[in-house]
Amino acid sequence: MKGIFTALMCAFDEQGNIHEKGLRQLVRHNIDVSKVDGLYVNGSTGENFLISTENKKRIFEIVKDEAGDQVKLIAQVGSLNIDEAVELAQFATDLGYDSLSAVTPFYYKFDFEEIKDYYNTIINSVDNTMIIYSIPALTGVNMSLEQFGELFENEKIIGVKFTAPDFYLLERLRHAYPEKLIYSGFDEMLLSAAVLNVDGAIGSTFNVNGARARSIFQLAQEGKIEEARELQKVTNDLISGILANGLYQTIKEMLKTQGVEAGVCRKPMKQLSADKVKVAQELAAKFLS
Ligand code: SI3
Repeated sequence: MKGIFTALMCAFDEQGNIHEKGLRQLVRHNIDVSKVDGLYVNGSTGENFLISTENKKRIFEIVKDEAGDQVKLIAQVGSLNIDEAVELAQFATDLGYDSLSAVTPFYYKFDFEEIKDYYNTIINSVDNTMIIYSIPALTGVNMSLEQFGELFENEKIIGVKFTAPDFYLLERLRHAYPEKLIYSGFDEMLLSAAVLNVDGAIGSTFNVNGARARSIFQLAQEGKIEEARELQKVTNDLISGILANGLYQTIKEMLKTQGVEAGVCRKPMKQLSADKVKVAQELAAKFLS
């Protein structure tokens, strides 16, 4: 379960339906071209919070069918509707997903007792493991070292996807829980996290930059920091371009230049203007070879 995991995009058509052929191509591109170690399915990058339960299940099915056992698969099942989260956890487990993950419950200001109950309810309902998805900038949920520790008391909670720029907390977590899996969640901070000895990374830009991310991670593990820094610099030039142009839409347009029918993003995400499509194509020409 270690290494570089792509937070998989999903291809949607203009009507917002799953574009199955495009989704299968996305899976193949990540496995065959980028050669990542695993896929994180139905996360933020998969536009999970914009789609129906039935679509979430269908995406889990298509990805497992296409990927088989070639790479590790993590199913993100988190939902404000805990019944849906449990249903998806069961569904993905039955399909053979290697682990589950769930975003911390958001929008309402849940206290820690409620957050703990959410995780234990989901994971104790299935025969699988859980990776906490912590992304405070989007959820508003900040957990302390001690609170992570309380969640980790459940042995089925095996790690955390740490999407935050708090390297002090990251170092403390690594030190306190050497046996838990820690994944870096911000691609632009991959090297800094790798130096702190995280077990892997999960990211959206790996859909187009997976090979570089693998190299950064490997070089850091080998102590070749200068070389890794060079690659992180190129990566961050690319990520700056992507973020300035529209994150998920730009990645999809870049993928199209690689022959992947990545489709469009679901509303309320807007489509790129013709000018921005051109920028995405220029980024692809410059950074993907
Ligand atoms: O759940 C997911 O799709 C992710 O893994 C998200 C991942 O942490 C990304 N965060 C978001 C909000 O998209 C990052 O990969 C992020 O896009 C990237 O670092 C650019 O800022």
